[in-house]
Amino acid sequence: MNHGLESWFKTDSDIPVIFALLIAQQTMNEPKRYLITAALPYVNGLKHIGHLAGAYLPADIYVRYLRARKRDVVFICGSDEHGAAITMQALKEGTTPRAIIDKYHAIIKQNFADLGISFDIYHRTSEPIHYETAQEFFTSLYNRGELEEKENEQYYDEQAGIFLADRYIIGTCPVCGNENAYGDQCERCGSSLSPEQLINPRSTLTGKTPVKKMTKHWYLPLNKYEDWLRNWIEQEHATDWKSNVAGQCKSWLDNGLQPRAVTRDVDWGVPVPLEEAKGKVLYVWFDAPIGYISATRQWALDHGKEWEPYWQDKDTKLVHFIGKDNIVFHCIIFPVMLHLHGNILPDNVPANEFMNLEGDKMSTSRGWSIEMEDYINDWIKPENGGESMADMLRYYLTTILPETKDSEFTWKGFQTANTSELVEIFGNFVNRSFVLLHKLCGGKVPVLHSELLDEADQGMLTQFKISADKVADLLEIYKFRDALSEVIDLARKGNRYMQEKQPWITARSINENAQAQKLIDNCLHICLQLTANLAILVNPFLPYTARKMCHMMKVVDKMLEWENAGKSKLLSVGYSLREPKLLFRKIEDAEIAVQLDKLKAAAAKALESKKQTEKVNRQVMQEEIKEQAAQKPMIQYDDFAKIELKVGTIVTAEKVEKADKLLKLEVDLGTEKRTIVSGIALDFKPEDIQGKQVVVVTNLAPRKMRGIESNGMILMAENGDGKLVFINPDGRADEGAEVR
Ligand code: B3M
Ligand code: ZN
Repeated sequence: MNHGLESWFKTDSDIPVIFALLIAQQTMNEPKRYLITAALPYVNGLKHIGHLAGAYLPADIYVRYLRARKRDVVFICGSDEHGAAITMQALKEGTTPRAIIDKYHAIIKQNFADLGISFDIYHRTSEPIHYETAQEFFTSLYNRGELEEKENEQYYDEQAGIFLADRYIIGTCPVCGNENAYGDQCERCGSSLSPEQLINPRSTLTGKTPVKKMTKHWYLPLNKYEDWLRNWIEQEHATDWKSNVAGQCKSWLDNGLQPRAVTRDVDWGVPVPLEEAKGKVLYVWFDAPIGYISATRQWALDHGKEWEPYWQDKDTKLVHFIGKDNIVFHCIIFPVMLHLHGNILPDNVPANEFMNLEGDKMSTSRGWSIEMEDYINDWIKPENGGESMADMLRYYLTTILPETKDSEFTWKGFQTANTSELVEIFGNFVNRSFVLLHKLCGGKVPVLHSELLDEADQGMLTQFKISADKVADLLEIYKFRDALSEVIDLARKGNRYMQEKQPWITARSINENAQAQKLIDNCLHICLQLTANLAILVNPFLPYTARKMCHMMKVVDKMLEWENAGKSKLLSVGYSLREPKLLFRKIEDAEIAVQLDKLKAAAAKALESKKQTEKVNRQVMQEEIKEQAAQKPMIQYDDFAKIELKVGTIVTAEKVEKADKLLKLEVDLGTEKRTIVSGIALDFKPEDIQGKQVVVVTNLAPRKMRGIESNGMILMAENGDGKLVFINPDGRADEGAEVR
């Protein structure tokens, strides 16, 4: 049956129609309250600016806009502290999961604060209130018989003594062939997987091939809710969900849903609240989204509010901001959980695609990323522009948000956005208005002489409202890039207007022209009211800049409320304003070069440390082999004396056909020349070893290799990295000299 699913794939050309409909709907039934969540980051390491652009920055812009509209809004986030991401990191750092979560929770929380992400609460899933909330949720589904109990065989690592799920098991992705796909997801192609689907599965802990072992788990029967999900998404969200989100949901549903285990056999997580499930914990993707609820409860406790309406009242608008890899959890699995538990469902899940960096995927482990922490340390220093540098990053990231497709951060782009938009358009307009106000109007907001208003003035005044409405409409439908570009466009119009009016030229005729001062007054009056409007409109995006502007205008933050947007009488006549301060500083080529060098150095370091790890792994393996070798039995002198060892010189060397590893050598032993076939071709080129001296076992019984008879064996040393080297005698020995 076709449910009109085509309508999910709205093209950009449909937007204006949908847009108009949405706005009409929006004003007709405005929600009573908003609950805005941003994905709870795993606290297994630093988070980079790609994460910031994926979820946190757009969420913050939206929330700041809603607050400016005086809507009832709570902005929820916090640390996701369970799951294999955490335990694996603890193993890597040689510490406990607890130490890992405490360390990274503090850093990440501070990073967000420094970049102006204004959560109402930044909670943790390791808090008791979360355990209680998650366990209650499970129990309630369990008691109502909504969970299926299944016993089956699962992969088990006998050496480590644990069941392997999620990131504990890797193997080849059946979809794209990536050899290091996880048991729950392939990070290369994004496919969601189960351990059984992996080809050549192996344990991430020991590298061993796992065996199968019986275990019991509880499953969420997603398959039963396919129709329900289809109806919900299609009937209620056919037009307002982004096409990348709707598209992923559709493909999930079209492929058919399977029951999904919500428990795990590991010891780090929220214990399953059942007597018979001792030692088992809730699957991290079951407990993490419930983290949004427990955080809301904690926020309510802290503020003397009720949390229930936010999760139960149909008049709440719930919006999840996430990256594209989290879509299935927020649009399929969590909604089913919420539905079964009697909660409201998300109204929208405006997921973003990924942001790349200088032509490659962003990745902390490969050193190809810009960590929030690094940006803050490098740029947000008082002597360096301070908080305005936080806004600088927010600005550039917003202009390249991966809203519909992957986007790319480049340092050059960062510099250009700074210079040609923030400094030259926005900053320049505000600065000129203030400078001219002080120069031509005594620093006080001049009177508006309405009898002298011309078309350009009128046009500018009406533009305030037009722009404000446009920005609001775009923000309501999560089009943050376009909304910000409207704001810059308004500043651009301001510059053009000022350029057309040229009050500094008018000022030259002030003695001859009775109207000159009035014309100057009008222009600057309008420019300053425009500045006040710009502060309001830019506030959700660049909060520090908006506050700096308020300070210059000597107005309180209350002016930034959205009801003031579009008004033309925000600053009162005669009010004296402060001297201007530059809003943004230029970014120099040298600063960009430093960042590019730093990025390359970090990537090189990461590669080196990867090689180092591989080398260590190889050494460990070789030591094992050596240990085994060391266990060779003790021999007597007579045994050793049976071996005849002599010094020889390699006279010629050539490759053996159809044998990659073999070289055919002619070795001069003084009294005779011998043919010896040796397995050293991978390490040496024939032309490089002619003339080299080697120790030869001369009384080894002849052996045929690839049709060539080998008369003896040459001795070499094998290094830790598996490479062969000559054992050079200290000075040349005579051919045929005995080795004893
Ligand atoms: N921690 C995955 C991530 O950090 C996961 C999100 C949880 S949201 C409830 O991308
Ligand atoms: Zn794949």
